[in-house]
Parts: sequence; C-alpha cells; structure tokens
Amino acid sequence: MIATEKKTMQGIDCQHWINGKYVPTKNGKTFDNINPATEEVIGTVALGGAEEVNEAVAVAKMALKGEWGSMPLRKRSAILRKVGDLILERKDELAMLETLDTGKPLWMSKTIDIERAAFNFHFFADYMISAQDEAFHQDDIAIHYTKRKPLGVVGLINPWNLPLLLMTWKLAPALAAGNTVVMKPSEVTPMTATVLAEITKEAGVPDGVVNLVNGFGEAGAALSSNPDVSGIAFTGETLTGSAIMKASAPTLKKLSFELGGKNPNVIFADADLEDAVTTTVRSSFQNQGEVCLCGSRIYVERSIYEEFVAKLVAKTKELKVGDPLDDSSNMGSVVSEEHYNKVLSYLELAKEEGGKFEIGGSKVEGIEKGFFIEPTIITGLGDNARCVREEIFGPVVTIQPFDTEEEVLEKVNDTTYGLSATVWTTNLKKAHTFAGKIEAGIVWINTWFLRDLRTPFGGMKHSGIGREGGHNSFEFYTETTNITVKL
Ligand code: NAD
Ligand code: 6OD
Repeated sequence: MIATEKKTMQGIDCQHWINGKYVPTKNGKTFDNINPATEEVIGTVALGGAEEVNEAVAVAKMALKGEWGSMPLRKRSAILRKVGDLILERKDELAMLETLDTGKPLWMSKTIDIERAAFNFHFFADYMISAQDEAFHQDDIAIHYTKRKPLGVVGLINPWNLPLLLMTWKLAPALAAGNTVVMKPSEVTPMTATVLAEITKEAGVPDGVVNLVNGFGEAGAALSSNPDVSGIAFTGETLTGSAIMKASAPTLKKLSFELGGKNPNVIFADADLEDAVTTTVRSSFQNQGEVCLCGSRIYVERSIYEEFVAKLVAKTKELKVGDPLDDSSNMGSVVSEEHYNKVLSYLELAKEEGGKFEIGGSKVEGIEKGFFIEPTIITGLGDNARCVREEIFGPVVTIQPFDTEEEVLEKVNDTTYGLSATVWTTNLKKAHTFAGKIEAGIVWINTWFLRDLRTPFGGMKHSGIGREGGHNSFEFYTETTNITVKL
C-alpha cells in the first residue's frame, strides 16, 4: 500500500499578473510554497493584499473599454480555443506544477485536471458561438428582444483541490462573455493559475483583460469589497462564502457560489454491487477524498450491508498511497500540513464518537516526509456524530445501514448541505423518484462525477448559490437588457 520513493522537484516563483506582465508585491513580501508530498519549499509566492487587488481591478476596469468585449464573436472564440490548445501543449509542465502544489498523483493531474482545464476553454469557445438571445412578439403591438452584455470586472476566487480545473471553469465562460477578470487562486496552490495568466496572453487575450493576484484571504476580501468589481464567482468553504457575501453586500455584487458538501451515497439492495463498490472506491477516495462531490456519507440497505462493507474494504486495500510522481500510486498526499492535521483530528474524533475503522484510521506509516493519510472507512457511528455531519474533505467515509427508502431519504436530507448525491439501484422507478426527492443540486444514478458541461452545476442550501455550466454560466457572466420596439 505504500510507495516511499520521492524525488526532489522544484516549482516556480509566483508573482502577480497585472496588465499583461508579472509583477512583485509593492513591498516585496513573499511567502513559501510547500510541496505537501515532501514538505520541501518549492518556490515563493508574492503576498498580495488590497493594494495589488485594487491596482488589478483598476486595470481590468480600464480594459473593459478596450476591444475584448466588442470583439467579433468568432475572433474571441478562436482566442479561447487557442488558450485550450496551449494548455494541452504545456500539459506535462502544468501537470507537474499541479502535482507539486497539491500532492495528487501526476497521472491524475495529467488525465483529469489539465485535460479538463483545456476542455473548459474548448467547450466555452464553441458554446459562445451558439449562445442565443430571446425575442418576444407581442401581437402587432411590439417586439421585445434581449441583448447580452458583459457583466464587467469579475473576481474569480478559488480553492486548492482542483486548482486549474476550477479556475478555467470560471475563467473560460467569463472571457467568452466578454468580461475582464481578476483571479485569486488559493494561497496553497498558486502555480498553475499563475502560468495560465501568461498562456492567455500568448493566445491573444489583450493586456489588462486577465489579471491575477496571489495571496491569502485578505486579497480575496479586497476583491469582494472593491466597488468596481461587478461579480464574484467563488468556489470554496461555506463559511468563506458567507464572508464574501457580507463583504460584497455594500456594493451589491452578483454572486455565484460553489461551496462545501457532505454528500450521501445511497446503495439499495438491488444495485449492481460490483459496479457500486468499484465506483464507490472512486467517489470516496479520488484525489485523496479532496473533491467537493465525494460521497462521504455512505448508506447501505441492511440486507447487503455486511457484503458491501467487506467488498469495499477489500477493494480499498488495493489502493496504493504514496509518491505522487510514481504512476502506480492511486493516491498522493493531502494538500497541506494544516489540512492533514484537520483530517487527522477527525480520525481522533471518530474514535471518541465510537466509530470502528474497517480500514485506515491514521497517517500512512513508513513515509518519512509528507502528509499522507490512509483511505479510511468508518462504521458504527450514529446520525448525529460530527464525522457523519461535518465536511472532512479527506480520504474518510462513514457507512451506515438503513431499512427503508423513507428512512434513508430522511437521513440523506438531514443536513445543511445540498451539493450532490449518488444513488445505486437497478429499479428504474425507484431511481427516478428517489433522486427527485433529494435536496441536492446534482444527483448521479449508478455513476459518479459524470460530467457534461452543458448541465447546471452547483449546490442548494449551504452548498451554493446559483448554477454554472452551459447557459447557466452565461447567465451569470452577462447582464441582459430587454429592448422593446413599438410597431
Ligand atoms: P477556502 O474557502 O478556505 O478558500 C477558498 C479561497 O477563498 C482561497 O483562494 C482563499 O484564499 C479565499 N479566501 C479565504 N478567505 C477569504 C475571504 N474572507 N474573502 C475572500 N476570499 C477568501 O476553501 P479551501 O479550503 O481552499 O477549499 C476547500 C473547500 O472548497 C471545501 O469546503 C470544498 O467543499 C469546497 N469546494 C467546493 C466546490 C464546489 O464546486 N462546490 C469545489 C471545490 C471545493
Ligand atoms: O466538474 C466541474 O465543473 C466542477 N466544478 C467540479 C468541482 C469539483 C469539486 O471539487
């Protein structure tokens, strides 16, 4: 289960990107960037604050007057397509930077994060060409039609788990709609977004349209309160979302929030067990469990409970946790020392709450450096255990048995979160009716994390505000004027 070989690799020093060039923080302050798989310093990061953010916003505001928003659609689309192409051309380099920053396996950075980042640009380059406006014919009295305009300067604030995938998920539609932006990547994983900034310039995005400020929450807060920012697209923790909402309230910004989750994974007795087990290993532990969509609360119908737990444990045993640069590793390290300590504290809590570790339960022994945690399956916890209710965001899942559909539906919805859910059953009617009653923005039936970028993506309750994807992204990143012509 353990691979210990780790190579020393160097990352890049990250500056800010303002008006088409890299710039340091005014006072020269930086902080260290740590590789969580080796605990080595792999570069420095410019420590931006309100001064850098305000400068970047002023530049982005000025660029709104330039050609970007009014550029012929096909020309702007071709530039976005080129960004996607350049991401693919630099796939190996970007994947390595993503892995050094996050600790995730390099093969995963290549095949999931960077490929999808390029696809986000290719998708929205195509989508923008076919985006439609509306027209309303009011008898012979008037014609009304809608005209979409860019929202303005948009702040894009992102977390550390899928850094380039999530930044491009916001940047591509924001640019497609003609906006100018200021990106604020996570302080924990700044490297790929910093490289992305120069890629946009190489692809032909005019200076000032794309800006980036590195730094901690203060930089995000400055973006949220800046009066010249028209909207904030944020992905991250629910509490940070609340803080952004508060900071942006005085200037009434448009907000799109993709927040935390504690997603249920429901396995009925009539499920295809092999498929459910194999996919549940993925939905539990992919990316070290650091995917907002991971199904961390597993509910299994009692008649197959023992069998399911045994099969899931057996498959989980096959996972190799270790050197992210080793292609045979299924899982790498979690993202930082702080996050490692948080996840380990939940494992301690699980013991206090009376949980039984069916597998895992601690850090990986035998690796000297780095923040590696065993994939962990906990049984025996009650519905009110904090480990069942709170987002852990690591390789930790709980399993509980249930007897009836009504009972499990109540458990599934008994949470402040509402991001995603997974349902396993071969009964078509049950699948659809049950899925329809779940309070979540996304429900997968007999699959997990199967994405089509045209579909609405986002959460309800404390898991988000609004939806992104396809026309939903365009709704967010544009303002609509209704024009009425009297006949
Ligand atoms: P986080 O909220 O701590 O940080 C996210 C970003 O917000 C970072 O760039 C951070 O610097 C910035 N930030 C922090 N304080 C701020 C403030 N006061 N104002 C403005 N910006 C501020 O989240 P994280 O720990 O980086 O990421 C993990 C969280 O992200 C988990 O809760 C996870 O569920 C969530 N997430 C959700 C989705 C989704 O699609 N719903 C996707 C990925 C991650
Ligand atoms: O697939 C996506 O578009 C998306 N936003 C995924 C988010 C995953 C969260 O960790």
